[in-house]
Amino acid sequence: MAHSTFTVGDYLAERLVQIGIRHHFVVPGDYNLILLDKLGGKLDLFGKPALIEVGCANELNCSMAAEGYARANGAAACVVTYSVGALSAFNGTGSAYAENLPLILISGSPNTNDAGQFHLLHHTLGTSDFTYQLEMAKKITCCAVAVDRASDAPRLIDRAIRTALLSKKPAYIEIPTNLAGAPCMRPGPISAVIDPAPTNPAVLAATIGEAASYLHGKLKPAILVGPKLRRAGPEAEEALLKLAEAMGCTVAVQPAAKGMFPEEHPQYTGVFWGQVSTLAADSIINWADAILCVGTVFTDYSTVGWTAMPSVPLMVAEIDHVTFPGSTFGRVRLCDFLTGLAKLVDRNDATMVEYHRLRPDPVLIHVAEESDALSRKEIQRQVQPLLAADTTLFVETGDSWFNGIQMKLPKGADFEIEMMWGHIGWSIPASFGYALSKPDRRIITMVGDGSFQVTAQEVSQMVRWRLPIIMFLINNKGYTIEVEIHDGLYNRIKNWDYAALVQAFNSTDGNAASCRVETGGELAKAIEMAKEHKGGPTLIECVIHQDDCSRELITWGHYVAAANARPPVQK
Ligand code: DPX
Ligand code: MG
Repeated sequence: MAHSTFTVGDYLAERLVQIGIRHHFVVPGDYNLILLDKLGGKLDLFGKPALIEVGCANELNCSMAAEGYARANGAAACVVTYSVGALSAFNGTGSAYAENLPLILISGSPNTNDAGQFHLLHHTLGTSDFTYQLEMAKKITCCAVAVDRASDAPRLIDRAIRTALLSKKPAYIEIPTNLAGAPCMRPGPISAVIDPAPTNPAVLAATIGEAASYLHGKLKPAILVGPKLRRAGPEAEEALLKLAEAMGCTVAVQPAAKGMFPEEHPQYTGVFWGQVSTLAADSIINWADAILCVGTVFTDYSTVGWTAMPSVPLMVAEIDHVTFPGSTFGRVRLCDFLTGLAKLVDRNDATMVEYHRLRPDPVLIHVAEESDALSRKEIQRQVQPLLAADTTLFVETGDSWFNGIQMKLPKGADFEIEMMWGHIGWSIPASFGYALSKPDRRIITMVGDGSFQVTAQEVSQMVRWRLPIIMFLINNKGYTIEVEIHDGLYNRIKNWDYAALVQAFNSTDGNAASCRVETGGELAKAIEMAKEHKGGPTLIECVIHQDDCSRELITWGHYVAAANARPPVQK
């Protein structure tokens, strides 16, 4: 390519490819069309598209698909048009912020001449101010830039991408319609963008020393793992395993960190969230006198309405800093800290010894008769054997959270949940985006009827891309989680014929399978069918009684409702 033909769009495409992005999620609009030509036109060494364009049904789904792709791939790009597109895509961007994922939101924008000429433009608020989208984006990203001349593009694009990758948060890049094809300088080496900020050796030594003082004299240490561990990379997960084995203590995980410590490991003691903990994780965490928190996030949900905040002073190791009672240390990468600490800690298995006495006996699982009306427990029992080393289980906000959290993950199986942002409908586009990045994994999505109605269109992309995602749609005819928090008529929804809807997505060229099951026997047959089905997704609509929900959901709902209802504190 001659020097003069290299453009702003080419620059962005090159950087996206260099950071490992292979698919970009898009909805076209006249402000981004030239940019889409540039991104889609970038070829690899074999003349194939280096960035595969993935069209979505709407921008909400597009941003959520990119969010799911970032979970699998480490980074993602979502490309939308001005305002009508971007404001919808802000939702998935907010999710990426809350869930610590580097999603690059890219929006086309008006021609650079229009602002100065006080023109009124389509897709805007009908004023001549075109800065509002950038200002809004600043609130929900770690770095928001608007390119207003081509010569600034390299610096601004690199800044946004680097900040996103370093802080594991979304970034925003706005490119005017008349600049996407404007000539631009070529980029230098990608290391300028992706080189991590290294740990400061002096700080590392001091942090490890402080951790040793924190543990000194403590008799009952335990480890609690939170969802930010995964965002620190696979090497951090590996380092945590080594530290846990060096310490010999119990390891519990927060609900959003399920799967981040191997569940078959002898030191695994379940999911800690107070009254609704699994495997009695709460008994041991509440007994511990020192808790090494790794990537933890304490929210009203994960602490069950603030009833399960650990009461001992905590040591909290984050992606790039560590906090102790009374001190904090920056510029320490989690992996370096965990590896350094593992070399120094003394073994103390007191919590393991106690846990052996506390560990609940395996529950007796009731097998329903084939003709019995389908129940939540029977669905759980039948889905469990589907989970294998190559499975990733997506669980949607709703009772699916609780059902999924109680499942046992075999070695290698992964778990995805969006507990901080908690947007109903996330699991459909997110599992679609994830599947594009990891086609070799078997993806199982558990989703409620209310959630499915929010983003159902994206099943049509699973059909289009022939992805064999298996969806268990739990039809309890309404917003049951909300019923347990606070009931009203607003929690009832219009029933759909979900299986028929999926057939409509097939049209003449799709190969999705779908069915509706109302008994245990029907579910067993449907699962056999889903296992064999290739060349498209399978949706199994599982009809259960409206009041059939987990004991954990009801308990958790009571506490969250109480937290929501706290009267204002008089100032
Ligand atoms: C809402 C929630 O059917 O699941 O198991 O029946 O609860 P369950 P469904 O998918 O219903 C979900 C529903 C309405 N939450 O119970 S969790 C409030 C809410 C949200 N996200 C958005 N809007 C509203 N979480 C985008
Ligand atoms: Mg429901």
